[in-house]
Amino acid sequence: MDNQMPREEGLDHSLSLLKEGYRFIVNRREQLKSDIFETRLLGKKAICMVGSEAAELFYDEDKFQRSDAAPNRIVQTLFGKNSVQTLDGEEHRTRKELLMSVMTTEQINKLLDITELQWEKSLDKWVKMDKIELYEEVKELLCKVAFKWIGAPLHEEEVKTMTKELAAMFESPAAIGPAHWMGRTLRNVIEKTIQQHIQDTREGKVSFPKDSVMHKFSLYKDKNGELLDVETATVEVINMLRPIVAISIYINFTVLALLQYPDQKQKLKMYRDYAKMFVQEVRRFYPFFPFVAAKVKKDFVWNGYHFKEGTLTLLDLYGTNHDPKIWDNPDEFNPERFAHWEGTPFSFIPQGGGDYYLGHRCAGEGITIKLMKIGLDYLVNKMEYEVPEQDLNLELDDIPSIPKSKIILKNIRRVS
Ligand code: HEM
Ligand code: MYR
Repeated sequence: MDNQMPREEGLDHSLSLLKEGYRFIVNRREQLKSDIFETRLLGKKAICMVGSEAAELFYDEDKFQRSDAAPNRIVQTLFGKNSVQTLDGEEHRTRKELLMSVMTTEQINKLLDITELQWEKSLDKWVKMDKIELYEEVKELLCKVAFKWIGAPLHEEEVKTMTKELAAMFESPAAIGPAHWMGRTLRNVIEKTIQQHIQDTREGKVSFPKDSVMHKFSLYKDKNGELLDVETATVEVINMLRPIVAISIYINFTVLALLQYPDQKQKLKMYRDYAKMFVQEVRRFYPFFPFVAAKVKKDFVWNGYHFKEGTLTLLDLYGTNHDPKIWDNPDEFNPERFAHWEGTPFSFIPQGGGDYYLGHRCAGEGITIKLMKIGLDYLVNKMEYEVPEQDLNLELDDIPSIPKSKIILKNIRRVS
């Protein structure tokens, strides 16, 4: 016989989700004393789950589907229509193959060179400035990196606008009111720009390097010899641009960790392997991508609980990265926990779980780690700075969460 899943009473909790942010699932997990519970979202029954067992279930493609799952506000801002995030089965696999085809050693090395060069250029600029707002500066830095890497042109006078358009897509999905609507509008604007580049490539008016994202995505043909429709190709090009800019949030957390845990700097300077562990701990500890969404594909029973076809299901990424069943003292910042870490693809999931090629796990997890390491190296070894009095508070109810002051640094100097 089926058991009744622990349940939150009430008509609808969508607004509470937007208001409680990263704590929405954790709060109810504590109240209901269960890693899985039922609530109501978007006017319907929904399931929330947390932990590595739940993650393994969530990534079982026979049980969950992505099509028709993501709330419209996420599709209109973060994902884009018909994006890889919303596909299943064969269609997902072929699209993902295209996206992963640019993650070659050669292309990744190109990205790392571009990133180093851009940090150098930005640092040259920062040493001449009184103070900087790090979040804004790093978004621009990474926007230049992203365009250079995909091969598309970006003139100096376009940098600010383009940064704003790309950042709006990850800053606005959970915003309420005008900030959210601005995100939707700015997605439409940048889609027009990228569409034009793709059309120009197809008509032979411009050409991009053969292995670049722009060239590959513009001219990719499926097994029937058909080009992707231009809107879809655009959405996937943006799927490479936007998240590179989003790494700025992790760079902000990197500085925050260096400030909140001052003993870390010495360890980073002393041990070569410490940087990798530090970056992993930043990705585990701080809140970024809150949860992923899917729909129950067909009725099934798991641990005595009935999952009904079509039910929206959220997997809590932040909660899983803080699950006391997986992590000792989860609320302690301790990179050394990764020294002998033997996790599974479902226990450490800041960028999703499962498999990169077969499943929906983040296509850019490898490059995120590498770009964070470059940023960390600059912040620890290649520059010095002062940190004026400011409000570094991080609110768990804001998605995404950015330190209040956006991190102001003063009197930046180069370490030679
Ligand atoms: C998917 C997080 C950076 C490209 C995802 C998912 C998460 C995530 C949680 C969804 C996993 C799922 O649906 O199960 C992040 C975070 C990043 C980041 C926190 C830090 C900035 C990147 C980068 C790229 C990228 C740098 C590429 C340049 C993608 C793509 C998908 C994805 C294409 C869709 C994969 C699929 O549906 O098969 N990411 N990501 N991400 N990410 Fe990232
Ligand atoms: C990316 O740009 O793909 C990487 C980082 C995005 C972080 C976005 C944070 C807000 C997402 C709300 C997610 C709800 C998912 C159903």
